[in-house]
Amino acid sequence: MERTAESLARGRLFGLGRHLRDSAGKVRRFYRRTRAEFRYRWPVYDVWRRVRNTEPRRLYRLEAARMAPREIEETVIRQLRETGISMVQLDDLLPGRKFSEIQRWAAAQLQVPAARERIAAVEGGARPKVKGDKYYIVRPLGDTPVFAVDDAVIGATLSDPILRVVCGYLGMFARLVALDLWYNVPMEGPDVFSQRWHRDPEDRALIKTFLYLRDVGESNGAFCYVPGTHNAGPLRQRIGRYNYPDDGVIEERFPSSARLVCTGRAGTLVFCDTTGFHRGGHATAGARFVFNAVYTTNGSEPLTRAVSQFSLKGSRSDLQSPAARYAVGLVRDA
Ligand SMILES: O=C(O)CCC(=O)C(=O)O
Ligand SMILES: [Fe+2]
Repeated sequence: MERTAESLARGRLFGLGRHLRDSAGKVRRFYRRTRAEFRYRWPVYDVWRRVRNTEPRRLYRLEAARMAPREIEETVIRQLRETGISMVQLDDLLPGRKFSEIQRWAAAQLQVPAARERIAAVEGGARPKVKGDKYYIVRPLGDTPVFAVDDAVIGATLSDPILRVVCGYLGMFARLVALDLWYNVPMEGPDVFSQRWHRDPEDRALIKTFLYLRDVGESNGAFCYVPGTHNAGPLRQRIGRYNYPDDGVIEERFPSSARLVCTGRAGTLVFCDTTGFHRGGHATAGARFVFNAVYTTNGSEPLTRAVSQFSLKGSRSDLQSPAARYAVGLVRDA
């Protein structure tokens, strides 16, 4: 069909519309990145963070007796300070050998039909649009997981030993800002998103824990870390302008002997200050299955944005300690 002047003009107009939309997207992305960058660097943030954290520091001091770390916890805290990472067996940390109960609960979540379907789809090559764009992770509990205060996994996450480590490292009561099950589907292809080396910008110091629900080896997405690169560490450094350095830069700067590959059997609990360089979750042979928890200070970015990554049902007064109640004090009720 011959194109009329009108259809040509319309075509140009559409082209212009697309161009404007693309440019607006670019400007928006640039603005967001720059704003994040300034938030992170601006000294005003440090002052503001200190103010936000006055109360949790005071509460931590008030609970000094209960929060005093036991020997194994002391070791974990020391390793975290020196290297930014520490690995233990959950059952060595918690009384009552809780791991197998958590593992059974987690395995049952994978059997839920909706979870099975999503896993099968990704295994079959589907690349669904999901939260955080991480199409390689299936979250059996959905986008905003719901937990009950008496779930075994909540008991562990808010247990005295784990909170003594986290709060001991941060020097204050901590906030639990995310909690999730991740099933990393094995796939070929380049590393993407958090499979690439990066550091997390949410806070000046934070702790993420990864509880391995299955054995994790070199080929099913082991978490990797460059010890000492956390904000308080001896190797802290800025590489590039943003939090994701270009491909190859970390390997150039740190020989493989300076990079830790956190393989471990089921029951391994990784504590990590992810302001240091890390990556993980690219499984190629066999899936990775982990339980992830994120503890930040009261002055962290996710709290400022008030985004709730999970919700909680049941009475908070059933929680065992002031530190536990504080940790979920801002979490929404389910
Ligand atoms: O999946 C992984 O092992 C890395 C995840 C990560 O970068 C993070 O949770 O901050
Ligand atoms: Fe990360």
